[in-house]
Amino acid sequence: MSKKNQTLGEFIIENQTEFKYSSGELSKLINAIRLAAKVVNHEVNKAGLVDIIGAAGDTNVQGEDQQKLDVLANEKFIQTLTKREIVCGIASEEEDDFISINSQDENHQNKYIVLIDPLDGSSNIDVNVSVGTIFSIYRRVTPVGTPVTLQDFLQPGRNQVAAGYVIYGTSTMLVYTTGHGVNGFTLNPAIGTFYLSHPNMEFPETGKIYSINEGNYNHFPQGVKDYLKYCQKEEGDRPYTSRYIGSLVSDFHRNMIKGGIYIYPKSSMASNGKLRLLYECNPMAFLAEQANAKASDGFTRILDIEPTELHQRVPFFCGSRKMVEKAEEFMSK
Ligand code: P6P
Repeated sequence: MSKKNQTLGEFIIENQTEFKYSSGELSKLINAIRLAAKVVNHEVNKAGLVDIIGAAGDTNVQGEDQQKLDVLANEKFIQTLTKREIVCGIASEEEDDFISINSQDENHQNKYIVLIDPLDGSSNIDVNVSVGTIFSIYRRVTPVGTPVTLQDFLQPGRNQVAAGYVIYGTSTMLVYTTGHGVNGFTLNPAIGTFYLSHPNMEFPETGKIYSINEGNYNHFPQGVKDYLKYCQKEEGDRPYTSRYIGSLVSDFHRNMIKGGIYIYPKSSMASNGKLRLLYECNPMAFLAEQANAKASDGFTRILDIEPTELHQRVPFFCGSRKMVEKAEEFMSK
């Protein structure tokens, strides 16, 4: 049973028996994420003060300008996870291919792989809008002690053993699940400790907020256009409110607390939408389902999609159960 104001460390120890694998391994995994989150938080919070803003001059595999903080966050999470004798492979939005860890040490027994979006929404950094880190954790499926393969990373989202995000907002929070509900921890920056501030987080079953980039309206599938008109119609508890931050973690977090739906659909400009299945949609879908909510591509449960590529994109409908079901109704017509 979670007690408010427990520290993250106390919470992990008290709940590690719930982790269906070795308790020590979960602690090491979450502690690595916790440390990296504190380091990135420090950099994000001072971004405006030092010359770390602005594109690093490079572009990532997505062809997006890499902000220097993207590069730094990516390095910090990879460094921290690599130092723990627990992870055998990492995939990141910022890395073209997956990284095999300790592959030269045939004695290593590392069983976990981590997929991360080290700094999602990074285009918001220059305008001081909240950004986030998203992580997804699996057990490897290839034999322990051998180098990881692509097969270890292309597992369906239902195989995740843990997932979560860090939101660098008005306060910094770590929100994660190991399959036993969702818990939110707020960082006290003065002492560098995360405290359990939001135990057992759940989406309201319905809501009045929809999050989508309506600038692309003309390019949306007809079902999305019809759903948006439904949201805007004066009828019953509608019209709903449109809230779109341009940062998935922030929109998701607000919708989980207040109720709402986030949609990034396919369009005539992006045949599979923009969000990446492995390190954005799957972890957020695992959190959503653990928080009494739903996530699909408009038709199929996100967690049941069989991945084919490391950086593949899928359309994403995620949030309060009844809102996602209504949107799916319009998509099916
Ligand atoms: P657009 C950020 O790049 C991101 O991946 C999500 O965090 C965000 O919701 C979305 O893309 C914003 O994309 O095309 O609306 O600017």
